[in-house]
Amino acid sequence: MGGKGCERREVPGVRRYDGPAGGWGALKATANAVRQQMDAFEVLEAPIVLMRTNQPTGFDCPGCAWPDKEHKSTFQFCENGAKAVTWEATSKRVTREFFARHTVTELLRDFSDYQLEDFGRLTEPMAYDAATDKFVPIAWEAAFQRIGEVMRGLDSPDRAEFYTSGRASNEAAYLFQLYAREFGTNNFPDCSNMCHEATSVGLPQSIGIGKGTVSLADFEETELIISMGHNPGTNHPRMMGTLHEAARRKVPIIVFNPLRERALERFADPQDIVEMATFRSTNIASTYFQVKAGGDAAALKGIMKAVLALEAEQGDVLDHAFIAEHTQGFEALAADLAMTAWGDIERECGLKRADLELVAAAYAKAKSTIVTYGMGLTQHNTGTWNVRLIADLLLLRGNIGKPGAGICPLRGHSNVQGNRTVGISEKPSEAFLDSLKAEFGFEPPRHHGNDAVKTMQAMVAGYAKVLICLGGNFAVAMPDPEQSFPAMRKLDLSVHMGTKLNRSHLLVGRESIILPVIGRTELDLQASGPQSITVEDSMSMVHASAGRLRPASQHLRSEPAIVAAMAAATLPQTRVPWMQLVEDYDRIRALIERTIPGFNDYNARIRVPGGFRMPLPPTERRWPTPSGKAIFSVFPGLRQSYVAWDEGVLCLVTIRSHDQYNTTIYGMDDRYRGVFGRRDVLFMNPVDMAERSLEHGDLVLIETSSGGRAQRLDGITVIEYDIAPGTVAAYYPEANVLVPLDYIDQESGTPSYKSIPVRIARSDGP
Ligand SMILES: Nc1nc2c(c(=O)[nH]1)N[C@H]1C(S)=C(S)[C@@H](COP(=O)(O)OP(=O)(O)OC[C@H]3O[C@@H](n4cnc5c(=O)[nH]c(N)nc54)[C@H](O)[C@@H]3O)O[C@H]1N2
Ligand SMILES: Nc1nc2c(c(=O)[nH]1)N[C@H]1C(S)=C(S)[C@@H](COP(=O)(O)OP(=O)(O)OC[C@H]3O[C@@H](n4cnc5c(=O)[nH]c(N)nc54)[C@H](O)[C@@H]3O)O[C@H]1N2
Ligand SMILES: [Mo]
Repeated sequence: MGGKGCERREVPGVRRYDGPAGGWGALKATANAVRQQMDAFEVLEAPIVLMRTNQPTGFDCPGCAWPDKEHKSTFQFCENGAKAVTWEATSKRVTREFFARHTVTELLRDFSDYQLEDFGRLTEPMAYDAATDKFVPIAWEAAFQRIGEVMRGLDSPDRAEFYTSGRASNEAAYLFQLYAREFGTNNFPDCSNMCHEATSVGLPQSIGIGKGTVSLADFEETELIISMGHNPGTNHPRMMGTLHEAARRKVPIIVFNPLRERALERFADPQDIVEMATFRSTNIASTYFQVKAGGDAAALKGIMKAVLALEAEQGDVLDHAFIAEHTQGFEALAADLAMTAWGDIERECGLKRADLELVAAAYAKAKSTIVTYGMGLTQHNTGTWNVRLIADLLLLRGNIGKPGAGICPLRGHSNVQGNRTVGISEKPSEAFLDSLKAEFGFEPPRHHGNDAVKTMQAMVAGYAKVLICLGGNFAVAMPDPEQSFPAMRKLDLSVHMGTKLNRSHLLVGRESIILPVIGRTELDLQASGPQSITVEDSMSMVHASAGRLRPASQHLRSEPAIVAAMAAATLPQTRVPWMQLVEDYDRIRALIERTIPGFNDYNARIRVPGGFRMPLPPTERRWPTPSGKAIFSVFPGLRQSYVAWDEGVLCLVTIRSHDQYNTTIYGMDDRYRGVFGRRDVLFMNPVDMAERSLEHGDLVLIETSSGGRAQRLDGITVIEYDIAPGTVAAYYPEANVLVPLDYIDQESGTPSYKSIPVRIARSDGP
């Protein structure tokens, strides 16, 4: 940390964290998570439950979408995976008595998001009763009938919105899209719209498919890893094992991140007996560049400009044969880079030309390179461009479709990629709609539907009347609660399938229904016996997942069963044998196989441990673009923004703490960043603090400077942090009050959660 170092004043809950990431601290945190969520008997059982995570016969970890190492028999230790599992397998319960004790107004007013979820698992269907302002029990069949009635009463199917959070299985998601499309709409707001939409929109333009191209085997062979805008020590902890192995093989790992993230600097692998016993750790990043938030496009252009300069000097840097045979657009890219001035590049990314030249030299030397990236690249108004620029860089040296090389988007939710594959998309292809029509005989809607932001706008405008959520916490995940919360209350009906109570459930419309579901870790018993569901990880591997725990309540139903029953109750003339499908999920998979390419022998292949890989043509250097070539894109300019970054305006990024899963807060600590027992902080560089005469521990007011309505967050404690000058960081979802709803990446519709222009001023508190 910079500034006056150890002279700085004491701030409660803020201290330096000097250890490596992982190590004994991670084991201790896991034990605590188990103790807080489980009663005495289950604490004894917990290690057995955790051992079944990601095993050939167990369940897929709901923590993240990083693949497993060939489903080996050893337990891959992961602190945050353990938190995700124990949070679901908790012994705490939300019962009808709980709801009888509290009005909805009280629940909203008196409890934080953390407390709401910490009340425990939902146990039976509940419906909102406006007369008493309470949720009261409702029978499953009555709930389905009521949902069906309201849906049938809509004057247009487009007044209904079908939200998916990426934890849903392929089977549940497929039935969900089938329900919506037979009903008549393509309105599929999806957590992916807030997450990797830039990948889904950008990569097809470059390489013909919106998915990553690497496998774990590539990491074992690669000669260079460039890591941009992701924090794996917290969000993809099993990836740390992979990075740790690469670092020990002396593979350079070059990091671009405005914050110094501890796990990217030093990591002790809990699997490594020697490191654990000797309290040693491994340095992860060979070089750490603190790029300005939103400056990655400029940095990528700088690296490419330097690569072309090296080619001019020494030759043999570009893969000419690859460029000639497999790509188009190289000349335009080269011309644009030649015109881009170094001074502009340096100013926009905050890095020196010499540094970017160093990266170019490392890149020119490595026979194979992988670029990994996360929300730090996608959640910007240049998100889609950022993704295409990464593809440009890789294509220059033929780093797609060869061993040890490729692009590696780090997906968010454990099955967000699978949801997309099985049809959760507001922009479905004609081919997919044709195959639905051929299989089921109904005419699916052809016009495109709403994504997440458009859905919220339709709710704000009062057009949308029904919102059905397959998981998630839509209102809290979205920008601008001042708009989104009241919009929830304008709905005629909201339906939430969920495991735990959250604020979106409580922002009731005229009618609201909560339907509790069986979780990943639990046994899903249907007419034909115990069922498996399937998921697709970040590397396009599809495999089965089967929980074994007794469900949190005997009244729970599975997501596929609930979706099917809602559909049957909504669509009297349906062409789909909904309830038969649910008796045996093999039947759902058979339909997926018949309507979506790549799932041949689906039921047989998921019975092989480890599953199978979806087709990825770019790995064989086949490019499903209109021209059949991979495409170099030209991003004119360096930063795309419709706000003026005037004097004094800083760029706010919203980030996840170590004790959090999206809107689910597991605890109040962020161990690796040295924050304990609180989340009301703003990370700021000492130089920016000095310019505003702020000291470590001062209270500040943060105000969005977009020219629109005033958006403010007051009473936040500013803390000195090693973060790029010009960039400040605060926690999501608290900081969502600062994000304008319409401040999006125009191409993908992704909210710019990581490029919010803000002004900071001293405050006396809210
Ligand atoms: N434990 C846990 N696991 C999770 C989640 C969770 O909340 N908790 N969430 C899941 C989901 S849905 C997702 S999408 C992923 C999210 O995983 P990440 O992509 O790692 O998510 P963020 O916390 O948003 O962190 C982004 C990182 O980008 C950096 N960053 C911010 N702005 C910029 C920028 O402009 N440029 C660059 N180069 N870097 C920048 C931040 O400093 C931070 O280190 O994780 C998944 N896994
Ligand atoms: N400011 C800011 N905002 C962001 C982001 C950011 O970085 N900054 N990140 C964005 C990203 S990347 C994402 S993915 C979204 C996340 O948006 P969502 O996916 O909507 O949010 P989650 O917090 O993951 O949802 C948590 C809820 O899911 C339910 N749940 C958990 N497990 C299950 C299950 O097995 N089945 C069902 N049916 N329900 C379940 C529980 O009821 C829980 O309360 O947020 C986005 N919002
Ligand atoms: Mo995400």
